[in-house]
Amino acid sequence: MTHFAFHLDATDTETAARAGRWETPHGVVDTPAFMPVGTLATVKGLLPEQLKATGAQMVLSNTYHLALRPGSDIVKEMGGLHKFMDWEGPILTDSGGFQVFSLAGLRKLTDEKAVFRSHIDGSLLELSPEKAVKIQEDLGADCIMCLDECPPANDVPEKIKAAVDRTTLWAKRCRDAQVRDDQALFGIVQGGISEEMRTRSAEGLVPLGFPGYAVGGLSVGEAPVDMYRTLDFTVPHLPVEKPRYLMGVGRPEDILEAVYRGIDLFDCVLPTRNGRNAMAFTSDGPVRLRNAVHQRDERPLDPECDCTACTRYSRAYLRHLFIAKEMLGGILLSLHNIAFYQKLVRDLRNAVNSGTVAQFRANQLARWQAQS
Ligand code: PRF
Ligand code: ZN
Repeated sequence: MTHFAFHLDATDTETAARAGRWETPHGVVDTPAFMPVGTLATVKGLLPEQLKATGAQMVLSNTYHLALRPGSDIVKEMGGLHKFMDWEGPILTDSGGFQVFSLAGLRKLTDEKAVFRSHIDGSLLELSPEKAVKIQEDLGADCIMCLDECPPANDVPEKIKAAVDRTTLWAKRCRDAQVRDDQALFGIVQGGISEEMRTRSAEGLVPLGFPGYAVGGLSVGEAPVDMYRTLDFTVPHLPVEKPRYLMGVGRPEDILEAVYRGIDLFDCVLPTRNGRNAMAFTSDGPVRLRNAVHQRDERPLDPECDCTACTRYSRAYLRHLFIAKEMLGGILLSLHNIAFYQKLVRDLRNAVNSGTVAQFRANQLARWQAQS
């Protein structure tokens, strides 16, 4: 197994926050880190060099989407995901389980596999733990994820328990199916918002010795306080010396709260999706650029941001692009929002290293809330 060294540079004394460096075959990731989402082997609208300029070191892509289109066999033939999308840095692929539950028409779920209908052409497909690993080996990301079952937040306790046990069973099969030794395979903790179930899940997965652990099944409709409480009792069950990844989370305040509780790695569609919808994250809270108040606003979107959108354009121009349905609007706001998330994790790393996380969190929350 290629060594994926994870060095902790600092661990906060007041909170569970840590700052570190994670070494992957395609380069180092400074943690806490935020991965922009490139579902279909592209972070929508951005060239790799633009993405890199925001400070992003690692991107996420999706097994489910790439397996359907263009097909993992084609990506493999084209030299793998890094070459195919011309992103030289680290890549993580999600296993497809979550996407099958949320996007595809799930037909049948057994311990053996998930059978579902493609959201593209309605064809019948299946995903087993072995197949999820094989597809991710063909794609060739640096970090790959076990196939898991992510039940809805309001599911009954028996269903949550069954999903935990199936996720543990599948994690073992994923581990045994792994052939390549240069990809870090992460286990995914499930268990809804129950302390008993999260403990059960972590205790089933940690002995399997994965090189890192993800917390799945959060930000699926539960209240933010429930998510934070779940992190409070889940993270302590994960090995200190391995990276911890909170899947599909979240808003800037969620990232702050999760770093505070010991999470190292994040991904979320919010910066890019909201960017395409004219919503910008700024140092003073969210800004909706379609709003008429920006019509004659000469000011930059965020004076504290050094991205292209903020250094070269006015709010009035950015608003104009959206009103006129010009594609540059979505591109510039995606760029800005990713730069905003990268600044957030960079500030968090600095705060951990200087022992000021609790203070940083309080200041940021007060500032974001003042406006919104
Ligand atoms: N499992 C997987 N991917 C995910 C999730 C999960 O639970 C989530 C939940 N927030 C996002 N992406 N495999
Ligand atoms: Zn900006």
